[in-house]
Amino acid sequence: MSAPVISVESLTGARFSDQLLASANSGGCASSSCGSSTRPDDVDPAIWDKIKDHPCFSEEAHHYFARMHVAVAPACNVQCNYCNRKYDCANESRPGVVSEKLTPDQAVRKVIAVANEVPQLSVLGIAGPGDACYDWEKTKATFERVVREIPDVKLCVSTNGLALPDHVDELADMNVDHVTITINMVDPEVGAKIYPWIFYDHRRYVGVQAARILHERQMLGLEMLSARGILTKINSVMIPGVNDQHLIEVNKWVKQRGAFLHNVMPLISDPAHGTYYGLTGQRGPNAMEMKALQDRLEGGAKLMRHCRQCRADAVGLLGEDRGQEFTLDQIPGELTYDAGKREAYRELVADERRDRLAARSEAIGMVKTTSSGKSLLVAVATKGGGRVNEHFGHAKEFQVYEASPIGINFIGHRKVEQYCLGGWGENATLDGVIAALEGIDVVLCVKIGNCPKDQLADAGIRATDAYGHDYIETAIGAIYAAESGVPALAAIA
Ligand code: CLF
Ligand code: SF4
Repeated sequence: MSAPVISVESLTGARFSDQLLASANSGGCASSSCGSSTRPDDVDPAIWDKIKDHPCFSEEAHHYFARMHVAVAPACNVQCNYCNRKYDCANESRPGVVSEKLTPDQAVRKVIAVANEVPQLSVLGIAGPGDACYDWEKTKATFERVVREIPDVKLCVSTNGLALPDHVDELADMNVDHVTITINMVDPEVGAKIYPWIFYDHRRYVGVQAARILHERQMLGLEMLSARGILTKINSVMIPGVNDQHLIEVNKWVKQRGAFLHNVMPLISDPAHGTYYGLTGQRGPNAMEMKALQDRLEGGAKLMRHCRQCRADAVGLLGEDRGQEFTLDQIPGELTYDAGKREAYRELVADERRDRLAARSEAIGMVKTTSSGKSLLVAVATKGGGRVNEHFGHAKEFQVYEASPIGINFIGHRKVEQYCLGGWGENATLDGVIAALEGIDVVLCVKIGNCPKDQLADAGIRATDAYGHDYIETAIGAIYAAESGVPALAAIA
């Protein structure tokens, strides 16, 4: 299927801003397809309504919509062995520099500034840098004020679960319909290896007793959310040798209690972060170990595989972080919310999504009907919009898809260091990129030079820029069909 080339860059760049303004000023819908749905056939309409613009709860939406976190909740009631309080919460963030902590009023200013400038913004999350439910007054005050200013932004909370049952009713009252609980164990003996202590009901608990209380509160919180129809995602940190096999049990427990998604994330462990695991040499899993566990979990609670382990002050599409553009010193003291850019973006993106979904199902149908039983791992350089639209040398991550007789599925991403630095690249950086692409069969990008292409080939990885600006699934379907003996051009005609 041929399709108009609309990348996220073009949707948000200068050329597109004219279209946005024209559309916003026309007062009418620019879309030619008002009223028709982009909902996939296998998703319940009520669920689709909740997830269709949430970049974390819908893999499809993450190509188009952005989240932002405001770091209003620094206090925490749990100690995790993968966390150092000097850094962001590792539940929902990559340990890094300390966040700019915000008061609720500062947070509201920041949300308005981002909403005025980032048309993809759809979700406001509070993910620390401590625990959003333990530091509840600040979380609640922030949500209440943001909703008054920007009523159509979705509210999202991430928590370790210990204080969650105390606030489920208030979350429901505030229409928070997306909650994440980090659950790393359902066996307190395993939990004691992850949590040295918790602070609960005015006292500190340690060891197995601490883990048992945490486990009971997490299960209670999950059941309460499910009973109220609030969508719950479970984040689990995969810690090799500690809970990796145990996460199969965790997946069963949370599925039974109504979890909507299970997101298994790799432990990030580095001595420089000063965490217990970092300092004691506990390693994280590699990409293939992650994939192997996720593959074993298929058939249980539905998996999220597109998490980017973002910071507690992240801003932008998943995989990008524009937080540094919106530090407090860059935000005016007085701000008025302007809905124009966000509304115009939504209208235009609706057409693009519909077109992509049609192309996607055509490509998946073709892959399913080819006689080949093989599986192909494809790494895609993309800036968003569901298209092959990034240069190999500019990529900071590759999205990984698996094409197989069951279809084309997003299975994860590989972070890399940007190889091209304006016309030249370090060999050592390229070596790192190639190492990160271990197990990949084909790389798709909009442009690649002969040097990296040859070195990828030496490592057994084919790279092509022949599908630049195509939809990702269309390109993968064509390659899969061609490799299965169906002529590529016939396949994509
Ligand atoms: Fe933020 Fe989390 Fe809400 Fe998303 S993040 S509070 S559900 S809006 Fe998303 Fe980031 Fe992964 Fe979290 S990619 S770490 S899953
Ligand atoms: Fe750190 Fe978050 Fe664990 Fe608290 S819940 S110790 S902030 S990772």
